[in-house]
Amino acid sequence: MIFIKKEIYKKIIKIIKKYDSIVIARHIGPDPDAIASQISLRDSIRLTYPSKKVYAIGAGVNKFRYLGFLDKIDSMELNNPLLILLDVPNFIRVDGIEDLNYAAILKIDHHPSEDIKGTVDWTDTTKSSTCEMIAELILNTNLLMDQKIAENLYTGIVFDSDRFLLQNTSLETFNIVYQLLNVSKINFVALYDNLYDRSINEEKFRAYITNNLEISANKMGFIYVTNETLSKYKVEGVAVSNQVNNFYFINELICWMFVVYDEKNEIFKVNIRSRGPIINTIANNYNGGGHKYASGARIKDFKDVELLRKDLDIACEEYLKEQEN
Ligand SMILES: [Mn+2]
Repeated sequence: MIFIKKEIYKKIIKIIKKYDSIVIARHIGPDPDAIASQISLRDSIRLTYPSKKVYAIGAGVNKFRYLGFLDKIDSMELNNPLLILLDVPNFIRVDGIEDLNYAAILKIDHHPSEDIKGTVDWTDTTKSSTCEMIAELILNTNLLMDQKIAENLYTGIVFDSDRFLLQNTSLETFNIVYQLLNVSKINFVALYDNLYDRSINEEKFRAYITNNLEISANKMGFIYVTNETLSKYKVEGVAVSNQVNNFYFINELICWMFVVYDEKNEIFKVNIRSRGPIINTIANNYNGGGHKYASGARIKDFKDVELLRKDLDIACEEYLKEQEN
């Protein structure tokens, strides 16, 4: 096991060394794990190999500016760079590589594998986060780390594991976090200000969801938040997905689905969480995917939103029956 891991570190370093220009991308609608993993890997490669041109691309998110800045690239000017894809298993969800001609792909991800196959590929669904994998890589290779890189990696791990609450938090996660904190000596408690800072409007909005969530007999929760409601609470669409992790450990819920309409892209954005049935295989049928117990979908027609809701409810019913037996 340890031997296999060393092989993958070697392969990763070898392919990074081979290319003078490197573009690092991740999924659309990024979260702190996606952005922190690409910025920390970019900064580590820059620190270790100052002559390389390394870019972290994709649309920025105001809220996550504290992680650092992303780069704009001129795809035409880059000469067949190495493309590093982080925290994303499928091409359709990669942000910003439309016009890019790349020579090879290095993929590092903790989602179940889909259509992206890396020339060098490190996919491990047992990891809490992509940041845990980047931290492991840096700690075990010649890649360098500074305070900011360590802070970003810690932030990504804490976010994706939801403060070490979620299923994929492992002994290995704590081991990596211990090493990361031990070598960097960062003030990790101070980082929670960035991660958990929020407005009272968002808290009021959370109360709205709690009060208006429809819960079925099969412990399946559903809410469709209209744009009128968003304006009433003075929050943006992303506030809906920001809330979805706050509904774990509620007796009456084993699966919950939050829906909001994205007017700009004319699409219903669906976020699903479960601590019962496996949900990504169901979301796959509705232009969605993700992890076993944390998935999402982008749906054109509200009828399909209702069908997905029904499928999840049936999965909950079956899950509860199995639990009884
Ligand atoms: Mn992630």
